[in-house]
Amino acid sequence: MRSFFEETSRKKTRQRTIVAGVFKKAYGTDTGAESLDEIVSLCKTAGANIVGRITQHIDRFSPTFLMGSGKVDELAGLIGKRKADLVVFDSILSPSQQVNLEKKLKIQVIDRPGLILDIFAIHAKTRESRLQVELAQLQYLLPRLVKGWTHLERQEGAIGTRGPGETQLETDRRMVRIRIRDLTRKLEDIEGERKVQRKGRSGLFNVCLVGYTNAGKSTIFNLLTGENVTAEDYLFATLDSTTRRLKLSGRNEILLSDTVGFIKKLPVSLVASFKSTLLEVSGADLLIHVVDLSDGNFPDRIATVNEVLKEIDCGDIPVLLIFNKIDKNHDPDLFRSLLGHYPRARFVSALSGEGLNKLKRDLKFCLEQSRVTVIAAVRPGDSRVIGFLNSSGHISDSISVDGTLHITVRLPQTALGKLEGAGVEFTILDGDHERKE
Ligand SMILES: Nc1nc2c(ncn2[C@@H]2O[C@H](COP(=O)(O)OP(=O)(O)OP(=O)(O)O)[C@@H](O)[C@H]2O)c(=O)[nH]1
Ligand SMILES: [Mg+2]
Repeated sequence: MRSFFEETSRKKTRQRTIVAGVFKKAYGTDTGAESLDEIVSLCKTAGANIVGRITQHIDRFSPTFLMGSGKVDELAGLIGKRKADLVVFDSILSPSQQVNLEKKLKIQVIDRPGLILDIFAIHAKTRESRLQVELAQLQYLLPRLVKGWTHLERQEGAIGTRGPGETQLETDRRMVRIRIRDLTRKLEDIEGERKVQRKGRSGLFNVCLVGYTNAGKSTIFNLLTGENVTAEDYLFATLDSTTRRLKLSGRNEILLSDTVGFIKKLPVSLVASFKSTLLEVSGADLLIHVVDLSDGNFPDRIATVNEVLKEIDCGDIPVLLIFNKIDKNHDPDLFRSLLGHYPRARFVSALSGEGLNKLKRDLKFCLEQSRVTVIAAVRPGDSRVIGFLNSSGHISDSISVDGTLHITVRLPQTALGKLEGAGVEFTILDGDHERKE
């Protein structure tokens, strides 16, 4: 079966797009504007030309069109006036709502998950992210492969149809299911490889940058590690995770990972499909949650990121909260009030470098906090284990008792698993941790 992700030619003319927001009245009529701004940014990232906006605050969503039928008529009028050829809903539409809207409006309609998937399809560069996006798109498409779906001519390269779109319309559900199984298996293999890689790296303190898309994670990653991963002013610039060693000082070395950003109403299938990428997050000892302070809605963004972290079972990992882009919003009063809410927060600018040294010191502190002192019983000739203790810890004492070396060493808690794996017996000396292996 050919790859769904062979380059589709981008449309020569950008699609004339109307964004539509339908919000519950109960949340107040102020809600929605910010969400709609974000969908506009997403549309622009996908290459759309925004020609109109329409919103409705409603008591109950309509099962037929999501919005009320009167509003659909208004939307149809706007489409005619602005000569639009695409409507993007800032919601999750059911497959039937999507079909009903397309039949009524006679142009293509996509929802927020569909749009995000489309952007992911554009930005997916590595084999892993391509497979992940393809899987997510097929899972999204499967319930939509129903009779009546082919009521619109699909244009090659149009938003919402990149990736598997048009190909899938000719393919039956069985083929899609087979492909989903195939992709799942391939991704499981990649996940296995990643687990092996991570095991090989275990012993080092693992730190992962997380945060809302466009918060500046990759810029911070590049600045700290001297790397050059893509950092751009568009949503979802990063889809793959990158891990590098970061020397904080002397023997204080950690692993730092940059990974995919989060967003509101992230399609669940997408989160699940990105499991192997998100493994870096779930395997972290510490998360650096990067927040864009210049974004007026940052409290909302923080809540969204925390929700996603819970969703991927990472809600219990310690978090270092850092507010980035302070060069754009240097307001000491705001900093003070934020410290009232988040006492351990830090303020940085990845652009000017301000606060980055302090961040490194914080990381060193967290690393030290994570360390435990153990006495390990090692065979004198076991150079592999002795080498490991030397490289990942600080040895303070070593005595030989009955032909066994008893090495007192302070090392990251994460290294204990490796010692266990190597069959080394050890006793933890620090406070509550004391136990005999
Ligand atoms: N003014 C200012 N701009 C910044 C700062 N940090 C990052 N940026 C800009 O913000 C944009 C997004 O930065 P990225 O590092 O790509 O953000 P990201 O969080 O990795 O985004 P995704 O990978 O899309 O999730 C880029 O244009 C950066 O140059 C900062 O401290 N100040
Ligand atoms: Mg990035």
